Amino acid sequence: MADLSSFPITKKWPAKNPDIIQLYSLPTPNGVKVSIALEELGLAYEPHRIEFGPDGVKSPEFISLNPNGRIPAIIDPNGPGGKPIGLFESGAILVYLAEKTGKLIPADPALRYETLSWVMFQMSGVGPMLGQFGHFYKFAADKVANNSYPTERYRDESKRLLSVLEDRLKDRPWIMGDEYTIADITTYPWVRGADIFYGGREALDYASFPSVVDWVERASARPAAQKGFDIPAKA
Ligand SMILES: N[C@@H](CCC(=O)N[C@@H](CS)C(=O)NCC(=O)O)C(=O)O
Repeated sequence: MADLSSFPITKKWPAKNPDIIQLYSLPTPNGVKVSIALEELGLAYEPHRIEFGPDGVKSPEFISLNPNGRIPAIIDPNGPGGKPIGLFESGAILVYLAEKTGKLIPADPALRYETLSWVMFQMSGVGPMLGQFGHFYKFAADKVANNSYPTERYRDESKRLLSVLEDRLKDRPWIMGDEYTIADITTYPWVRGADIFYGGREALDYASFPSVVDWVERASARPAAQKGFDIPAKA
């Protein structure tokens, strides 16, 4: 049995089965990227639900795994060299899982780097911009009632990013063509989330991005997505 005692997070959220991947997450757009990938890959894993706030993501035990205090994070008891490894940042976790299994990323080196470009495009653009849009549009709307600048700035940049995706997807089913990859898995939960969590469908003018909307539907219909969207479930 793997020994995960060097990871303080396992004191607060003990592993029932330390031999399988431990997932520390919540079903948010960043969190579901990892549960969807784990489901797609058919890897065994144990989900732990980590709430926002001082008893969850900001607790010393969680911070010991992710100094940035944000879900998702994982421990793989069978990391490089057969040793346990802890990881945070959804993009890094997806690259790790794809490389560990040789799936969800093209084998061809040039296509692999192209996939990573799109993963970075999401990590630095789509997620942060749609997230800030959602903050001002929904959660802090009262704070910017007299100043539309923040909402408009992030709305317009989000729409610009959606137009980049629309262009990419207008003649291919997935970001990398016929192959469903971590570039899709990292990106579509954010486009879906801006609609279902923020109610931003009209404000972001999804009707202008039909290929993106079709792609989100196609990806969301996959059995792994249907499962991953609700993991970790509420106790
Ligand atoms: N770049 C990070 C972002 C992670 C992130 O923002 N997670 C949010 C949930 S979607 C979180 O844990 N927020 C808790 C907080 O801000 O206190 C990643 O992709 O893993």
